[in-house]
Amino acid sequence: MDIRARILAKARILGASLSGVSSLDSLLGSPSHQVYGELHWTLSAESVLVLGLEHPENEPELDWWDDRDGGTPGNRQLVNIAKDLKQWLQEEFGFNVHPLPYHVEKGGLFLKDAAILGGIGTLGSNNLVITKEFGPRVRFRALLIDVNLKPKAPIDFTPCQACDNPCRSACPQDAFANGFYSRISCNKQMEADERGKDVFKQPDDKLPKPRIKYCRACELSCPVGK
Ligand code: B12
Repeated sequence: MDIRARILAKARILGASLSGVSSLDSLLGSPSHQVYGELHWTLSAESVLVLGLEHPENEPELDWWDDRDGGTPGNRQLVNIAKDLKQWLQEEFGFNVHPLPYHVEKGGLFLKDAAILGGIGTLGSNNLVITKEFGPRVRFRALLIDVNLKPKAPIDFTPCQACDNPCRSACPQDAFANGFYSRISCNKQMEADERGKDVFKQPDDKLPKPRIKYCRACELSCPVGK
């Protein structure tokens, strides 16, 4: 097994549902990074390892935002997988590995572009990465690695072409009314979700915490991977 295959297999063992590899150079030239201009990197690296964690409809709590580190239970799982993988990569190969933060303004990358270039999925009509395995119901996290791992090729997968796009009609803000995704309309829903914070107790809570259940209409209505 080559090194990349061993790493992707280890990511799976550590709990990632999906994983991929792209080169940092190609990612910095990707559409989102072009739109937002050059990022100011203090890190040097060759490869971007992207981890995906399935967020199935029947485990909605994975996506509920709370006030603890990591934001959501699903993201905390991804943070832990990245931490374990970093340790293994250092011990097994001696690589320098930097797990990246979620937010781009805090030094993160655009994760959808990373997932597409890393061969995990394709951009769907709902503006989300659609995977063969789980549709868009996946969350991502990335690590930078200082060696050139052979990038995976983007996949040839066009599930939205023959679909009548229920994702677009499901949007409560009609964010696709003009035929493309409107961040402004989508964000109105996110703000409404924040105002409607739910406070309730979970079995493992010491105190009730406010949780935000952000809208997922455009991903939960997608038939791919169901
Ligand atoms: C800011 C942000 C938001 C903002 C703005 C979203 C936006 N797209 O502008 C708000 C709060 C509105 C939001 C909403 C949601 N978000 Co959000 N968000 C982010 C964040 C932090 C950055 C995204 C961003 O600004 N992208 C830049 C803009 C320009 O991207 P864009 O509008 O999608 O357009 C670019 C791409 O489509 C790309 N592109 C187009 N074609 C192609 C082709 C190729 C080959 C490539 C490589 C790229 C590419 O180029 C476009 C720019 O020109 C990321 C995490 C991260 N670090 O990346 C999560 C992220 C994108 N969000 C995610 C999710 C799930 C959601 C929500 C469902 C809410 C929720 N419950 O979590 C909604 C869905 C919105 C939607 N349908 O797109 C997931 C997506 C997972 C997936 N399967 O794709 C991410 C990756 C976070 C995660 N935890 O994994 N989000």
